[in-house]
Amino acid sequence: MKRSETAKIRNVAVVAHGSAGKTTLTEAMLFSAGATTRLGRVEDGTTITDFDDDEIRRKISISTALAWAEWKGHKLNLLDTPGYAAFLADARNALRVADAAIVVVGAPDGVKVSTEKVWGYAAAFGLPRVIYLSKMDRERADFGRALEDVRKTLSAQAVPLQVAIGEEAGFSGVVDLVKMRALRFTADGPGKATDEEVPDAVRAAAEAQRAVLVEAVAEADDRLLEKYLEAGELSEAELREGLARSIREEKIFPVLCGAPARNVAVTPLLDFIVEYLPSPLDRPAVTGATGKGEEISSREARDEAPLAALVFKTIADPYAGKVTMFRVYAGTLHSDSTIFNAGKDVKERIGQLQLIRGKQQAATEAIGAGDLGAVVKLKETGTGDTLCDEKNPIRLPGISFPAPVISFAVEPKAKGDEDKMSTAFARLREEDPTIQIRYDAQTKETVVSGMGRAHVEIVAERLKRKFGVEVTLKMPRVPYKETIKAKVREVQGRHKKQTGGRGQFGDCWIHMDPLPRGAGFEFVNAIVGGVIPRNFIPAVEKGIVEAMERGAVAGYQTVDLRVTLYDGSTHPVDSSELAFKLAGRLAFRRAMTQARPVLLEPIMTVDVVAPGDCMGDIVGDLNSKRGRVLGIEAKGRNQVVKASVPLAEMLEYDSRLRSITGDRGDYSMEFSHYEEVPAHIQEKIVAESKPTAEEEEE
Ligand SMILES: Nc1nc2c(ncn2[C@@H]2O[C@H](COP(=O)(O)OP(=O)(O)OP(=O)(O)O)[C@@H](O)[C@H]2O)c(=O)[nH]1
Ligand SMILES: [Mg+2]
Repeated sequence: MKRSETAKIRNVAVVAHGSAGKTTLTEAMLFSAGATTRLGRVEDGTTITDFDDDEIRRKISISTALAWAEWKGHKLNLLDTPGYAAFLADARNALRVADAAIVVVGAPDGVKVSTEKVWGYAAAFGLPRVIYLSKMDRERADFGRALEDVRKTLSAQAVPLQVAIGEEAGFSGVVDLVKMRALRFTADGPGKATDEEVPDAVRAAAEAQRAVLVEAVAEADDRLLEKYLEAGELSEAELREGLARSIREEKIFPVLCGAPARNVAVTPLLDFIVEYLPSPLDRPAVTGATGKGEEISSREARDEAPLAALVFKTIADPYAGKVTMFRVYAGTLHSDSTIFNAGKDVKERIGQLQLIRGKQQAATEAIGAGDLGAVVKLKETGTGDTLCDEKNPIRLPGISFPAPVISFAVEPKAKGDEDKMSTAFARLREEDPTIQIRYDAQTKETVVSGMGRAHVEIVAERLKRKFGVEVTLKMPRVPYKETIKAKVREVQGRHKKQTGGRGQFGDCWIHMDPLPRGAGFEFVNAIVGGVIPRNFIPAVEKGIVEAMERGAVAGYQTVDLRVTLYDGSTHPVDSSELAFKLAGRLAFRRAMTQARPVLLEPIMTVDVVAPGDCMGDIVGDLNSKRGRVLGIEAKGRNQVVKASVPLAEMLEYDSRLRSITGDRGDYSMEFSHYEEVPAHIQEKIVAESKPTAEEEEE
């Protein structure tokens, strides 16, 4: 395939809530444009963009897929993104490299929490947005009602470019409000429209909506407004030109509709993309740091400019190798060349470049400014990195990922697979950095965190399928800590052993004081007159720090206290570091028996977003989880509750929230602080915490 001219490229991300019809729409566009010979179905696992085994099995999109097509002399790069909350980070990354977004709204369902979320992402990137009302053939699909919903929740500047002809099963096409022509389609046909007079049944509606459109375009531009007020009309050319401009400037968000599953009213969207959505040349030049310092330079979308390409996705394939997907913002990337990764300060060998259509790859010699493509087997480069020319280095702003919300303890089923598991995780993290994996020294568990239960379960399946490691997931232990409530004065720790040969002698006296939450540990050396030699004092501290690792209540780490070492004694021959360490430990343990130790638990700050009608149930549920509601505020049609809740109560919140809201809610949480566990709950935890290690000898 020859290199595409930048002005004729359209990079479009298809975004929406889960199951809105993104993949089906993408499939219908690819089919109508002749990029595939049959219209695949998500149900049958036959679409171009849901090609992954997990996607086929679950009949949902999990990961963004790129697919290119040609339409009327233009190259379209379509990014079909996932819509379920746990996978939205990938949708965000797709928007990052797109020049416009198609926001799909299921006409029967309307706008959902995730729709508002992806709308917000696209707005943050300054992207022109089109709303496509899908599933128009379904029962309860109502163009007018869905439009109202969009205007109320997404933007009052949402303006229809079409009205529907026929409804539900009788939906057969649309009126194009710019040309005032009726476009009709045969269901399950090739997507070609017959161009007809506007039928009487929808004429009045079409004229009314056209007036709305013309007025919106006129209002978005002073020059056009003057003309409109004088003449009462705009010419078709003025309307088109004004519309294109106000779409690019995010002043108007046009609304189209169709039934992609039947391939009805999909080609008008293709025509729309080509005529009205921006090419890479219409977008602002990208900027990035050129050296190690702060110097910033910008790059325009020209084939001859120095190279600047951003990696937006990595796929870990244990057989084919790593696939790196990128957007060339400036310059041209050639097969069999060497490029520079400025962020990592390494050169990379570029082999055969590929154009991507789902899982199909087509070799290409060069990928020019504005275009999207892929290359396999890069060694060092990861998602978010910039590829550039060594003589003209640049680092575009990277890609950030949200913090995970749910954690599981993970273990290989087969003993001895630990190394294999951690290698596999490292590979999976390359393609999905929203997975986090860490060893919790406190609970002695390997903890995997992700964006939701389904996400972590899919990760576990991938470990098995792609890397042959079977793992078990279970609720992680809560990393409780312990602290003290009472001051303790004058406690002695004395270690003395005289068993033939050289003896051991260490002796210290301490005070202990509680400290505020988060203060950690403080050690005060108040020894005067050398009663303990200076070189043995760190040994006392070390003994205490080690003893703090396993607290007196349930064996958790002890924190937030001060130990003051104020007296002691020494023996000229028998004293040693070890002896003073043991003395320190002894003093600490004795002091703990008088210090009224208690358990502390991690408290999370939780944000829950859901429609207003769920708020009562959500707040009630949080209260029953020992949560404290900090505030509730409106956000579009939704409300956000901020609460602080113990982590122990949040371990399974993912499924809980789904059942309360019927999957219309969403939440995020982060660690806030530690708090004392209420006494009756502490009793339970203590009873459950069996001693994990055998008592250390003294
Ligand atoms: N009747 C009808 N069903 C549709 C239409 N578009 C999509 N569907 C159905 O809606 C369901 C979800 O469609 P998908 O295309 O997978 O939706 P999606 O937005 O890609 O879903 P995720 O990527 O998983 O978020 C599937 O069962 C589709 O067959 C349509 O135009 N008409
Ligand atoms: Mg999909």
